[in-house]
Order: sequence, then C-alpha cells, then structure tokens
Amino acid sequence: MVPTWRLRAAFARRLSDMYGSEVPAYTTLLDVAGEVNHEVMRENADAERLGGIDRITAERHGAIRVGTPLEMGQAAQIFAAFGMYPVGFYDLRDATFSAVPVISTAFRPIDAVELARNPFRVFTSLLTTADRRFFDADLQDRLERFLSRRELFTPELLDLARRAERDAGLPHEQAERFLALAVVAFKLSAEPVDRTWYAELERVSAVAADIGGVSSTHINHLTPRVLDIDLLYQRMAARGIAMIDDVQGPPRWDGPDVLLRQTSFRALAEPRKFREPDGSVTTGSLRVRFGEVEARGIALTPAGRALYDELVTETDLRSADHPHVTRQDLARSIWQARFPGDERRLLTERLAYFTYQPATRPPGDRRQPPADVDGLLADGWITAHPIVYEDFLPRSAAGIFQSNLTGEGTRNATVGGAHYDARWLTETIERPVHDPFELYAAQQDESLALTLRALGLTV
Ligand code: OOG
Ligand code: NI
Repeated sequence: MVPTWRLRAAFARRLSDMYGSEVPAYTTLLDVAGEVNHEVMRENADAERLGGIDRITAERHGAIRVGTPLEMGQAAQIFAAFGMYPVGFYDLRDATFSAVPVISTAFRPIDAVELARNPFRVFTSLLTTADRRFFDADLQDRLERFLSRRELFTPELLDLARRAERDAGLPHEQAERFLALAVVAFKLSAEPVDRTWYAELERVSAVAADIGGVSSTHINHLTPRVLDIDLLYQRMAARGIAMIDDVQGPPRWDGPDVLLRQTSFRALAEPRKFREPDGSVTTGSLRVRFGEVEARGIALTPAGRALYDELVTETDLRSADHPHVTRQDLARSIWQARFPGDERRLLTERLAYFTYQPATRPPGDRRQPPADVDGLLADGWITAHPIVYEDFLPRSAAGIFQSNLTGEGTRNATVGGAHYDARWLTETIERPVHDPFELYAAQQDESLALTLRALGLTV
C-alpha cells in the first residue's frame, strides 16, 4: 500500500520533473534556489527555524485554473486523494485593474505532521462565468456550453482518486496508474486551440481565454521555496532571466520573516497549434506557463494580519508621494518604525502563531510555575516556536495573474458582479473550505494545552 503522503510527495516530484522538462527556465530556477538554500544553511544556524531543509527542498506550490463548479469538485476529489484540502477563499475579481474573473482556494495538507512530510499545495481558481461585468448573457451561455462539453479528468482518474481517499492510499500498481493519469491531466495539451474562440475570450480577459478557450487545464507555474529570496533574485538576473520588478509581500528588513514573499518571471512564448476559421491547423505561440519562487515566514493572527494590511496601505500612500524611492525601501522604513522587530513581541502582542513546549528545568528547582503564558515564557518554563505561514496573499496572487496578462481585457462597470463566497464554494464542492486562521489557532491551542498539562497546570 502506498499511503496518502507518499502519493502526494510522488505527485509533487513528478509534476516538477514534467514541468522542468517542458519549461527550461524552471530548471534554472530550481538550480539557483538549491544553491541559495545551500549557502544559507551553511551560514545561518537558524536556517531551519521555519521548516527542515528536506521539507523546504521538496516544497512546491502549483496553480491551475478550471471553468465550472463540476470541474472544481473533481479537482477537489483528486487533491483529496493526495491529502490536500481546500483552505482559504480568495476573490481576485476586484484585486487588480486587469480583468481577472476568478475566485480561488488553495488545496493543501492541513495538519502539522502531514505538512512536515510534504507540504505540496495547489492554488486553484474557478472562472466566474456568471459575472455580468465580464460575460454578457450570450457569451456566458456559449462559454458554459463549451465548458460542459470538455472532460478535464477521466472517469478512471476520478475513480482511482475516490478509492485513494477512501482507503488512505492505493496498492502499488494502482498508485502508479493514478500518479501517471494525474500528471497527464495537468500537462499542457497539444490539442489545437480554436483561434476565433480563444481571441473572443481574450478580448474580455486573457485569464478567461486561458481557462475557457482550450479543452484542458494545465499547471501554469510551480514554485519552489527559497531561504533568501533577494539573493535568488540577483542570481536569476545575473543568469539573464528577466524577473518582474519587485519582490511582493513584506519588505526585506531586520525583523522576523512573516507571511510570504514572492517574485516571478514572465511566461515565455511557447509554440502552440491553432485551428483557423477555415479549418486549417497552423503553429503560433501562447504565453501561459511562467516561473515563481517564494520565501515563507511566520503565520500572523487576524490582528497581525490587520497590521500587515495597514502597512501595505501606508506603503501605497507614501509611494504615491515619493515616486523616486523604491517600494522596498519605503516599506522597509515603515516596517522598522511600526512592525514588532522580534518574535517575542509578535508573541506577547498576539500578532503571530506559535507552538509551545515545556523547557528543561534546572535540577532541584522547587519553584511553582506561574499560571500565565507570558510569565511561563519569561521565567523559562516553556519555549515557543513560530508556526510557518502555509497560505497565500490575495494581493500577491493578483499581482502574479497581472504580470502575465498581455492586455487589460474589458469590464462592464455599469452592471453588478455575481456573488461568490467561501460558503458558496463549500456547498458547490461539497467539502468544507477551511479557514486558515482557525487551522493555525487550533495548532497553537493544542500545543499549549499539552504543554500546560505537562507542567501540571490547567488550561
Ligand atoms: C495563480 C496565481 C496565484 C500565488 O502564488 O499567489 C499564485 C494563477 O496564476 O493561476 O499562485
Ligand atoms: Ni504562485
């Protein structure tokens, strides 16, 4: 029997091998990321504070986009077989000035043991075909008819996924078959693209064309994790790979790493077959697969996240007044002034999540432990360890979409948009969409309860 986590690790590895063989710049990215991680490990004794090097080396996230609630439910079934569950709800429709008509969630492992084994996650977006700002009634109708005729996932793949979920793994031979079918389902298809249909959707939104203009889905990027993203950025540039202008998320600064920092290179033009209006097949090109890399930091509580969002807004406001200063520099000075500069303050101000462990006591110590967490920490009864952020940032996600769009698309601002939320998604895919804050808080509370019990204290 191949257990769930081994299926997940193999899936991540095989997708990475497939992507590397088809998108050579991704292989360069992996080489540079490996080089940087090796150097940081050698120079920084704390390098593994937010995850062991084995986890970090294997760590990837990917992204796919689907067109219908049915396809979203099927994707959820396939990911469930790998122990990956929907976490978070992201509405990217209003996040940029370009037309990005999708709502998203991320499929990932949800408990600490599984995350440590292999944290593979897939950011999955669903086209909002009912949103009148993008699709009028006639286009919605033709789009939904097109989507209902295609099959992203074969019945055999879905059947194996159901079995893998039910039995928490698959016998060796079936596991092999399941993995092979799953990887093919996320590979870029060689099917000719209908030129007229693709172009019609592209006028509305390049994202709509990428999803609804073709007959399959594909991994559009696969992101490794790096321990020093600024160093990686310089090295990639030195190798001649043009990166986007900035590293998104928090700035580089003297305090603790929090949340998520990401940067990317634009999709490269890849040859694709097109079916022309006269029925002939020609070769053209499309830019749909790109590269991204990320550094992860500590998970923030709602209060910490609110402070983070406030500093983003302040950076926006100030950069409008100081066009000559880089966003990174501006953000850094704001952070140095306003964000807690060490882990202990993040903890005592309840801005970030931690797990707790009882500390080893000096022999012969007869004192009674204090009854509160801050006192226990201050007097050395317990230690705290930061919880790593496992999710995404809507603004960075929108930036990733944005940096790969050729045109801005069109949007009818005179009509209202359709409403989608986490509850709708839960009902649609018939699986709970987890709240990331609740997952981090549960992990923190559980470790605190165990720690207090070990000290003979009540919760
Ligand atoms: C997904 C973009 C979001 C991230 O890292 O924020 C994402 C997409 O382009 O489909 O992957
Ligand atoms: Ni990404």
